[in-house]
Amino acid sequence: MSAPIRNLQVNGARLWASLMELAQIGATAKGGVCRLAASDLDGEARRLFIGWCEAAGCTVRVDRIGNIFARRPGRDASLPPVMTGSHLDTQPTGGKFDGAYGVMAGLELVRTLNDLGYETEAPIEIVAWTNEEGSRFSPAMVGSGVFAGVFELAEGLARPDNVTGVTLGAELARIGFAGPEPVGRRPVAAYFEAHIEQGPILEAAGLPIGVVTGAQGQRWYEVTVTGQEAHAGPTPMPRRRDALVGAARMIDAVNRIGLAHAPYACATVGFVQVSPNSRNTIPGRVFFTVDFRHPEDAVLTQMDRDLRQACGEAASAIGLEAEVKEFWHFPPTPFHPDLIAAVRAAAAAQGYPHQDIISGAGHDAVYLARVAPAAMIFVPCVGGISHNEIEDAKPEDLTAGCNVLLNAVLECANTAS
Ligand code: HGY
Ligand code: MN
Ligand code: MN
Repeated sequence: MSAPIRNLQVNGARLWASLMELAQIGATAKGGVCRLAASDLDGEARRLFIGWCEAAGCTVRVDRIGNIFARRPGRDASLPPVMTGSHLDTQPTGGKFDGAYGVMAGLELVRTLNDLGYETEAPIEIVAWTNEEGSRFSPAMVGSGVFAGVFELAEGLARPDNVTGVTLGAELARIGFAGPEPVGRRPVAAYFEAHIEQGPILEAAGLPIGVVTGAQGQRWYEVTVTGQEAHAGPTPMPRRRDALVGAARMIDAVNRIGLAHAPYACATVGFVQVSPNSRNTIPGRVFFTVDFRHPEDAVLTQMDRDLRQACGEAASAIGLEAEVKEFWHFPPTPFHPDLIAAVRAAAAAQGYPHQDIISGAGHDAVYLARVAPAAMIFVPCVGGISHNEIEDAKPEDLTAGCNVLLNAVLECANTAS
């Protein structure tokens, strides 16, 4: 990849304006965004994005899992595209930038090339992946996972809403995004994703750019604790098989397992269902999720052992059953050295201070890395807070990240082979 960096600059004000307009779709009272995957609001955001892409001269295709590809032609249509994008779906109490920034940065990149009348050798595709968050439909990164062959299409479409049970496929059809195109299995020259860091490292270091070298591994579990429902009044304490007491001890153990593998381990219980959830009935059943993360797979394996032992001990202590089911696992994922170098060179050429960083969050780039060279560009977010309605980022950092994205993409789009 010898082509010189061109130091082209995007229109930061236009990028910010697009982000703020998009953030109106699903806007919450606290300044965040709730735009769950395959909801009506997701559909509205998708249509806004498609309209903008078509106005920028792109041809838009939607595949059978709802992934959106907006293609800007290059001189040589036979070359595989250089892709850049992220996701439009959010957490229930999400922010304006998680996912949206990467999709809008891709759009701004195309708008800037149009302003300059700049023609690349290879085509460029802006991508909005379906259901990256994995909040409404688990697991996460389903659209990019099907594209990369990690999940079968039927498996992805069958994912149930975690409350109503309606499937992702039915909801995509309902909002008009069960597309005609086959999913994946086509060549991709390179994939870049711009994203807020969602953690405190870049802000604490005072750096506008993170050169993401890879993402840590994840293991997700579903734990079902079964005891016995009984009356909260006449049932003596020693005779109880209280599933919620058992689950509470297991949840505390999850936190202790994360702390025991400091400084890099992360351990979270984010979803709990208690049955029958009645204040004067002893809970007979508790379902909860576990999210483990670590940069080393061997440590994730040890955390798995720790979890199973802790749940077994907590259950047997009060006569409960505990089922610990691993729901999802992806190993630590390194990004492509050539693309990492392109990101680093673009940041350096534009005079942006930067550092290498490993992603604590999962991203669609993790699955794209299985089928194409992939890399990411991080920018700081205020206070390192994300998956929270107060999520915020500075316009100048978002612009810097988009400038680096533009020049890294050009590095590949003009030397794609
Ligand atoms: O869970 C994650 O890391 C991402 O936000 N889906
Ligand atoms: Mn994201
Ligand atoms: Mn997210």
